[in-house]
Amino acid sequence: MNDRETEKAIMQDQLAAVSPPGFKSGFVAILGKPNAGKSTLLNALVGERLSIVSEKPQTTRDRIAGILTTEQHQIVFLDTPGIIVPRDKFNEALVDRVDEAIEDADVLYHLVDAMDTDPPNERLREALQQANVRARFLVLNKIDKLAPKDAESIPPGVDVRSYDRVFRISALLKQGLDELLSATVDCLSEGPLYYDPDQLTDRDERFFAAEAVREKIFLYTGEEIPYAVFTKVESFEERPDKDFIRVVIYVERESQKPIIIGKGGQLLKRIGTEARCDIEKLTGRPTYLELWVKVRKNWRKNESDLRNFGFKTRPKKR
Ligand SMILES: Nc1nc2c(ncn2[C@@H]2O[C@H](COP(=O)(O)OP(=O)(O)OP(=O)(O)O)[C@@H](O)[C@H]2O)c(=O)[nH]1
Ligand SMILES: [Mg+2]
Repeated sequence: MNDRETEKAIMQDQLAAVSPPGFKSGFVAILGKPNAGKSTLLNALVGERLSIVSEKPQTTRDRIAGILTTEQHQIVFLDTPGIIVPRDKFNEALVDRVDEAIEDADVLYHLVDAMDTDPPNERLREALQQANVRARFLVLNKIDKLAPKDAESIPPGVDVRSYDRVFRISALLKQGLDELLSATVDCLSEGPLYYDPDQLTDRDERFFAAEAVREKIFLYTGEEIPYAVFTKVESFEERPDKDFIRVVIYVERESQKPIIIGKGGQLLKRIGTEARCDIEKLTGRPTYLELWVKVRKNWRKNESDLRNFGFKTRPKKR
């Protein structure tokens, strides 16, 4: 058993006692190309803004669980980074996170933008085929954008025979989700509560604080900046009057620093104010948020930086 399996087994033992007979549970991994709407779907299914959404591809970098618990079942949805062909160590680490989610999953959703005219990449096709799961669903998203004549169309290169079911949804408008959910529950077997019924995610406040800052950077900067940024919580202290949180924004090059800071510090101030509001909403406590911008040269290419930032890197090929 690896660490994650052991952790899962311990949790199951503790929570099995409280789940009623006939209770169903399981894991659903949401896979797809960048920008397909995976994080929007996770948030819609759980009813909370857990995972950052942006119009830019490659927004999600982590495997984030959103937990939906009712009297009859608990479904743990796993949002994943969009699958692309990994060209560097950073992208390899992202793809590894997708592989981990697939390993845990009972059901896979392959989310495809219904307007996408490029076929799914080979890496994604392989991952879907090789997965050892109970069901694979093709979930065509963004149907709100389709012309009525295309309502029944299948995007090019997508073979419906590879899937157990096909669904058409709009994650943004929350259309078609009930049918998707009920089909998912049908595929689950009896199982324990994996998480406390009140818990909505597996991530802690530190994670969401770092993500709140990263989200604002995705919103207010362009070109390579959002991708060159890593946000790290260096200090998180719950104090009686106000929480104190220090987040460091790492960039890859000296020239990127002034872009994040903005003229007279304006942009950094805006990022800080908006992120603080989001953090306060989440924690329900007044917060002082301090931001620092530092350079960590080419961190996405550097194995030890990636490890330090929590990205597992694969062993080097011999
Ligand atoms: N019109 C429409 N837009 C959607 C829908 N679902 C998601 N979007 C938009 O698509 C964009 C990408 O959404 P995300 O949820 O960030 O996509 P993702 O698959 O998580 O992307 P990565 O994390 O980059 O892999 C955002 O601008 C969303 O608002 C939908 O059903 N309809
Ligand atoms: Mg995402």
